[in-house]
Amino acid sequence: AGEPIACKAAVAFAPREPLRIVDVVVAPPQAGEVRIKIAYNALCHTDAYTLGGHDSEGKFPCILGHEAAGTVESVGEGVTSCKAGDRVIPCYQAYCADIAKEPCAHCVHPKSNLCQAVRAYTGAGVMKNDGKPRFTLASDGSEIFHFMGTSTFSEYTVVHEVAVAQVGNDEAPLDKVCLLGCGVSTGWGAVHNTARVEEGSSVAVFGLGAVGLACVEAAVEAGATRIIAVDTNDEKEAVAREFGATDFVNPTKFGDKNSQTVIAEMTDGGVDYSFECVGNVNVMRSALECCRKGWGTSVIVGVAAAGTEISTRPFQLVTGRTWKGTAFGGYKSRIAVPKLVEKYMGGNTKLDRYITHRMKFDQINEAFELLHEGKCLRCVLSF
Ligand code: NAD
Ligand code: DAO
Ligand code: ZN
Repeated sequence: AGEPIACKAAVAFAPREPLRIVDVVVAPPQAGEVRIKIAYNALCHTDAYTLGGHDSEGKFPCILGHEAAGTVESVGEGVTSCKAGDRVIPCYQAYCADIAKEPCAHCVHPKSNLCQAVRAYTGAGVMKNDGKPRFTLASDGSEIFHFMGTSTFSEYTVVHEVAVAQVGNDEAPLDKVCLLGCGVSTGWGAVHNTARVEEGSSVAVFGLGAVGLACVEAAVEAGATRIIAVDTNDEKEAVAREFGATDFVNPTKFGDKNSQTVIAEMTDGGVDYSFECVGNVNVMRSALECCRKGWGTSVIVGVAAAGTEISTRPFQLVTGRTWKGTAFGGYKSRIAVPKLVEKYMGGNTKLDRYITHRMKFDQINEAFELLHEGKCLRCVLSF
């Protein structure tokens, strides 16, 4: 299926170093693979996390990027679910049930979206067919690892077929629906799939980046009547209220009280549901312990640094709290993404509002700076 393509990519040569935009060669897709021309990327905190050296699976040099949209350039042998010209969203969380001869146990199970079809390879930064990456440096032919099976910080990328979701609707703007490849879908799904928030519930959301705000948006949609937004940055109050939060609190202003005590006092015993969207193990504890005993459920959404551990007193669980977590909001990616696109096209989401900045792809390091400064929900980069 075609020839190697030489193009630009932002390569992460080492942790904590700025990305370098260099010429790379992208090999043709092999059996079961798809080569995609990426049109738009959004930066997610998880890219920054891996670049920061906090990801135990992070392999360097690599091409990061996992929240993107583009067009299929060519497909490898045996690929049936997409063809050249299709508008697609690469998914770091694959889904194999409708493609694989023997679907994985997770894709056929109603309770999981953690497809295992290519998981071992995406974790190792390579492709399943031959255990190698499809990227090499144009200058010396050395290999560059993939990241999360997507590696969208490249004009062209190669992904497994099981990781390619159709956009579906021809009118859907790729520069907006690229956000559905990760953060916003994750927040929506955390509320609707993982927690299953019901009408009249009380909710606390810790961390008001795109992921936390998507939890707030979905909690409103689910009919939650009390939504307490928690962030250390006061500038997040306005956007949290705009999204539907009824209260905003800043834990740096609690004096000697902790968040769980303050939120329990505000709600006469604790919230029905909480969401940790920061990636900090101390916040995860607060999020669990601010839930009401008897039935409160806390969902871990944030990704904590490699090697860190969570803790609480077992009594917190003995007394009826539930601690759970979510990846991609529990959505079975390839079948859910086109439905999320339709939901957006129906006009009843705040998806556009998450895009606070737009830049050209070669400004990618500036975009990472914005993310660290807390001024940006999502920055969309165009090639
Ligand atoms: P972000 O950096 O834009 O937002 C994080 C927010 O947390 C910021 O507003 C920041 O001010 C706030 N914050 C920092 N420390 C805090 C504290 N101690 N208490 C309260 N608030 C605090 O990040 P994002 O892109 O919204 O991602 C959020 C988290 O979700 C990250 O850890 C990311 O890796 C993770 N994530 C998980 C999934 C998944 O599938 N589980 C998907 C996407 C992102
Ligand atoms: O082990 O099967 C598995 C799933 C591994 C991937 C889990 C991803 C968790 C969240 C990632 C952050 C978002 C980009
Ligand atoms: Zn699967």
